[in-house]
Amino acid sequence: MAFEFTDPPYDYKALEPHIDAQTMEIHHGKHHRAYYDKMAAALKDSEGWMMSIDRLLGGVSSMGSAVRNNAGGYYNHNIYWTSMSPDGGGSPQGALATEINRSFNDADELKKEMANAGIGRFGSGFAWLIVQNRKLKIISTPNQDNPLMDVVDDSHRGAPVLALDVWEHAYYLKYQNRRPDYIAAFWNVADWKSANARFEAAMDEKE
Ligand code: MN3
Repeated sequence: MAFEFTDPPYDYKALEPHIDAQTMEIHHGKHHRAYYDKMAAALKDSEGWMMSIDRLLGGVSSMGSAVRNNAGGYYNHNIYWTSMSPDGGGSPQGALATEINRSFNDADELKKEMANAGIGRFGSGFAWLIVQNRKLKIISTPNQDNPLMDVVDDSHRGAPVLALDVWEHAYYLKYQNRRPDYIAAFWNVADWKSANARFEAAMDEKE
C-alpha cells in the first residue's frame, strides 16, 4: 500500500477557540501537504513507497535527508491531528489513565512534564508521550524527527501515544511567541481516547 494524504477527522474550525481554523487550514493544507508531496517525490518508484511507515522510519538513516524530513513531517502530523479532538480535553481514559497515575502520580504532572519538554525544545520540533520498554516516557525531538526513526538516540525511541507540534507554524497566528499558552490550550482538545488506543496497541506488541 502506498502512503496517502488524508484530512484530520474533524473540520478546520472544530478545535476553536483553542486551535484556530486559519492555523489548521494552513498547517494541514500547506505544511502537511508539502511534507507529503516532497516525501512522494523522494520515494516515488522506490521500495520505500510501499513499506509500512514503521519500517520506513526505522531505516531512515540510509535514505537521505529529504526522506528523513518529509516522511517525518508526514507521519508526525498524522499523529498530531489524532492527538486532538473537538471531543477532547478532560481526563486520560482507560489503561492509559492507570499507567499515567502509576508513572507520573497524576495527569497534571504528565501535562507539566510534557509542557516543559515542548517549551524546552529550542527552535522547531515535537514533544511526545511514548511507550518505551512498556513504560510511559516524555521526550522531545528536533525538526521532523520522531521516536520511530533509527537516527534518534535509543533513549528517545518508542511508540508514540501523543504528539505535540511546537513548530511556530502550529501556533504563531493565534499565540505569536507564547508557546506555553498554546501548549496549555492543547490540553483542552487532547484526544485521550485515541491516545489510549495507541497506548494499548503498543502494550500489546510482542517484545
Ligand atoms: Mn507542524
